[in-house]
Amino acid sequence: MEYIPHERITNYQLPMEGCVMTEEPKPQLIREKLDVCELDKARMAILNPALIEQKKNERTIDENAKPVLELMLREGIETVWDRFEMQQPSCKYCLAGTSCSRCTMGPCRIIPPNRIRGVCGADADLIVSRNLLDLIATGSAAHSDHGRDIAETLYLVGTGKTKDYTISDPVKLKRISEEFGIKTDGKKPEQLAAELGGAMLDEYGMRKNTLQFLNRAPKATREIWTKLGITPRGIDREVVDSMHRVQMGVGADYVNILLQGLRTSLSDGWGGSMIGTEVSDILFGTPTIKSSTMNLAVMKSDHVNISVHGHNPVLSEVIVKAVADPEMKALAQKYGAKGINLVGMCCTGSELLMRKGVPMTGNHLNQELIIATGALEAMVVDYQCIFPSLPRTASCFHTLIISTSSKATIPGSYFFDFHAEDAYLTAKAIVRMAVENFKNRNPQRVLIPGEPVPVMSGFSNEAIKNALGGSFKPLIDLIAAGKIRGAVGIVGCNNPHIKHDSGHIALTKELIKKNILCVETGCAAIASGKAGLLRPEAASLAGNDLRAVCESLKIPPVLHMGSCVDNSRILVLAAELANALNVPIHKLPIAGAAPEWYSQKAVSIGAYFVASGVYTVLGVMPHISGSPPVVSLLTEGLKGAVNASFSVEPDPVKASVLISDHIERKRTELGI
Ligand code: BF8
Repeated sequence: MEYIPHERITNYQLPMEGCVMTEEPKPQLIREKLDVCELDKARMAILNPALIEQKKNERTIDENAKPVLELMLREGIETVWDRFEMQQPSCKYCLAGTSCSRCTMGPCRIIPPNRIRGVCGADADLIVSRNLLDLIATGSAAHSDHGRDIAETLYLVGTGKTKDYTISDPVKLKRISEEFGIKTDGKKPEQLAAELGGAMLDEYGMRKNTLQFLNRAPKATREIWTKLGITPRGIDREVVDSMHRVQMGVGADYVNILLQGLRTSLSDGWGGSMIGTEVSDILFGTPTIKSSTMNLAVMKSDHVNISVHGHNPVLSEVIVKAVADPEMKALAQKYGAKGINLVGMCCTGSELLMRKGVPMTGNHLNQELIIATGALEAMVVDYQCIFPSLPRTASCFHTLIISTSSKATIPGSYFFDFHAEDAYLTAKAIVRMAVENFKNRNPQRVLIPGEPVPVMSGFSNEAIKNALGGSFKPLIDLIAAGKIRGAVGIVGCNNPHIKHDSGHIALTKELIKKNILCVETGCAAIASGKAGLLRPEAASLAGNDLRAVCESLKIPPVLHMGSCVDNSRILVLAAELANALNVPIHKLPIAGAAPEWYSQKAVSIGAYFVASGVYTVLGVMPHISGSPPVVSLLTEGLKGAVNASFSVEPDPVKASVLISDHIERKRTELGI
């Protein structure tokens, strides 16, 4: 049976399903062009200069962001921080996780001592655990559906349905095909791509009742999962199972519900996210160590600036090709620009930085600020972590918001129905639209503060091994000798509950001072990049032993391992270290941390770290405090099940002590 990858969105009168375009497509304006700037400004611009100064310094530690934030405060252009303030005070029942609006018998809140059950009879434990499972399933679905889009592209490349992508790493294609039990002898890369793409798409169903990449975990770790009954049976299967359990009248036992949360998260980390990472490497190249630059100052005042924002490299990789098209370059010059400057933001930015060295503007809370530089012709987005308010911000400037995923059309944006089959034509149309918008820029409004910071990126596991001479053995020896006390994966987002980037940077600095190597992904890594911690020179901030290791290898003490789906690289690193030592993952001197997390995806990441045996410290309290049994299970009880647990510690210095104590305990248990 032929695999039909997707249906084209029909309600925007774009090309028919399955039809491949021959001409550049035209965008469709979603709803209507927003022109809300004056309205917003009238509402917001009431601050006196002293208050502006205070707010700017309270909101971020990103020095390049501060002047832009100041401009937005001065002009009354709304940002995430303003909306956050307007949402205060938060509902205390929502904060505690004890409100439920899942069905129309409610909504319900648990208000002791009398209102201790919702209309259906659910108590605080059930309501809190159901809410948490919902978060995990949502995050897992987001990562895994992203992985599916990448696997689908591999399949389309293999079956010849798209000519706009190639196989960039045939060696990895062969290696992973063999891992999936596919015979590779004498087969061309295209045939392997079709077979592997098909096999990976099958991982989403439930035909095998297990996932191939789980076999990468140490046997002893897998046995823990089997014993607990949390081995994932299929990627989609676990998300659907979770959604079933949160339906009223199904899940009634908070322990059962939380165990399903762990299983669903494992289907993300060792399933959908790992597929996303590995296939992206096959298609676009396995990252190697490279240099680039970071922060808002990577924008160029004399160039057309285009930012890609979101997560899926299937879009951003082809935009890279389109901006290099001589026709597009000539067009930019025709409009008076020196060239086209492509910059990245958030995770799709990390994908491009890791593989192509494309400069990065910033992380989650920078996304509105980049528009306010006045120098951005287009913000091209796919999905996840994209503020729906971006067209409002853009209406105060000339920036075009260009959406590209039928799952994530945004009112006020210009929408292109992007698909792998005709990716390049669409990418060219997008770049053309951005270039033609250069003439609308007001040079008086351009504000690009400061200088870009150099960064070193591209630390895939393959690149780390290469730097170590071909295997992880030197790293294991350094850990055994105590030169590196252990490793911590610092991951996750920005969250307006915490001063922008401050949690990431304070924790990272404390840990490297204690000779603990930091491996980072997502917005945490970008925070470190902007703060200068992804430079080899940052070794001077590390403890003496780690400093000496970094100086001899000419690497930073903080390694950028990629986007959020690339947390799967951290799982693989942990698995390889554990397999080399013949121990389960939970015995390693490692930990995880998410100092500024906000997203459902981050909940899933935290859950699969812990389920895999990695102690994880959160800087933001999840909405679970209304159920002491749930809190106790996650922070203590899980130790008896998966030999790892969560802690919540907003103070980065105290968090570093928790982590360092944990690492030293693990070292003692290992006898090193
Ligand atoms: O997946 S770290 S704010 S950009 S969710 Fe989002 Fe969080 Fe950033 Fe990427 Ni991850």
